[in-house]
Amino acid sequence: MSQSKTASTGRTALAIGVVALIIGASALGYAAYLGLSQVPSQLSAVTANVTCSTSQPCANKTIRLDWTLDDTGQDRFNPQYITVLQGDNLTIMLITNDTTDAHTFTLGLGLRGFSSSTLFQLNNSWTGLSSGDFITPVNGFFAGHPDGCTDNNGGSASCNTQKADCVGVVGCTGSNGNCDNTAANPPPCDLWSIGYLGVVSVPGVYEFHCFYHQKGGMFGYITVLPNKGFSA
Ligand SMILES: [Cu+2]
Repeated sequence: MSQSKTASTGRTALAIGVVALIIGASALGYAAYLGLSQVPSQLSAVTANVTCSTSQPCANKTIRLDWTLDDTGQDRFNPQYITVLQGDNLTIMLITNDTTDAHTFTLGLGLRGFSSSTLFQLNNSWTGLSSGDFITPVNGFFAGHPDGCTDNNGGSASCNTQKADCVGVVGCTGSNGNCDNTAANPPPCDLWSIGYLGVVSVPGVYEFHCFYHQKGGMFGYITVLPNKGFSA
């Protein structure tokens, strides 16, 4: 018990360090940080030491990302910043209850040792939602269920997006019905999808974004902390 508590305290200290680094990077210029693919040297010097491997991961963690709006009404992920440990085994859950726009969770798989152009993607789109205005051409009313999802190796995967029921709400179309962003009062369109990301093996800071709203600022970062106890 004492050993795991020590590790936990160490991780908390590391997380605080990461926040400080992010704040520092913001001060230096955000653009410089966007291209960062390796952990800063200051962070590498405070490596965690938790024994685990790809076949015996440090921990199983489900990361839940909600769609939300910021104070100015822009689309955002909540949370935007995520910290995990090299050797953690991750599952991603994307929950979006936007009545008008589709959203994705799109992440380069460099954190699993693939090329950063190899993508993991969940897609919470649905009939009757819009792409929003940040991509061209704008799709104001999607037809059909989502596609374009990819798995934790970057391979094509069927999207498992589901729609919650909305019993008793005016305009509700149920769990199998369409969304309708053209309705005078668009009914709830609560969507969720889930994908297994697997063991993150390469420490670093990795951007994730929404395909439709990346240009509007709907992106965030996963920091994989270095763990010298991890073996592939
Ligand atoms: Cu989006």
